[in-house]
Amino acid sequence: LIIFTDLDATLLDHKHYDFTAAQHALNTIARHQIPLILNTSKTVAETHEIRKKLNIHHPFIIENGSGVCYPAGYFSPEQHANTNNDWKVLSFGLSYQDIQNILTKINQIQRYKYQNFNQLNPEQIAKITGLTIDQACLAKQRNGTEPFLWEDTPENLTTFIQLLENDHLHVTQGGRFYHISSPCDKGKAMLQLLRDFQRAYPHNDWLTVALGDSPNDYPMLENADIAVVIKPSTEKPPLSLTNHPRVIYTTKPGPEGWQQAMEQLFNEFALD
Ligand code: 2M8
Ligand code: MG
Ligand code: MG
Repeated sequence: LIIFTDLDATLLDHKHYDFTAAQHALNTIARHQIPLILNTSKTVAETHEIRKKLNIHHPFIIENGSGVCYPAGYFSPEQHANTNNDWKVLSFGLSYQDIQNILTKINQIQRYKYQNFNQLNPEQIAKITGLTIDQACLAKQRNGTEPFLWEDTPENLTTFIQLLENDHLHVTQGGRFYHISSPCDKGKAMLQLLRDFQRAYPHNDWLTVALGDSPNDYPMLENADIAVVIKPSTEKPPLSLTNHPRVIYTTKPGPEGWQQAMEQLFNEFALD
């Protein structure tokens, strides 16, 4: 078993970013040494802080699949032995600066109304998201995705997305924001990391479980053996995976739903 999980409104609650309701399931996962892979829209800096609180040491996926972070020596002792860092980030696609340059170019042609993270200061981000100012500073340290809030018409959003796609960028939707990136996603990054596990431990049966709540989680859920759709924390309808062989829809949101789905799976796999 290997578990890939979204953070916001999935393992962490939508308002307070708290995971205590899932603590029992987290303990069981740790006891059975099941790799728990965070697969999030958050930055390296943010995810690193959450990882410390969760007390887990596995590789993790950041910014909607635009990067994978490998702790030094995780798959082999000599891995990254030549670096002084505790982990190495493997990035896919364009850099944050490249994305800003494309946005600047589009703005010169047509000025749409939206607010992106680069324009927002930490105080404003904290107000919109409920993060603390310190956490908002970590959220601004971005590698390859730009979140934005759309304040223009739906028609103009379609045109804006088309303009970004003409420049080989891709737009997906998280809990509160749209996210611009290269055509990376949580599913491709999950499969990349899964191959690393299969190569390192070829005799294990790597059945994948993925948990998420928002459209940016679709590629990860679609590519997992077992998909867990967490009930939305807002008025939105739950994600719908019509052609997936195995989906669990939770009836509780956030970490309560996470705990609920895990209890069901622990029973099924006779894990106590
Ligand atoms: C952004 O991501 C969430 C993910 O669902 C969203 O779109 O609402 C990210 O930019 C992340 O860095 C940040 O921590 C989060 C805060 O709510 O928002
Ligand atoms: Mg989420
Ligand atoms: Mg997310």
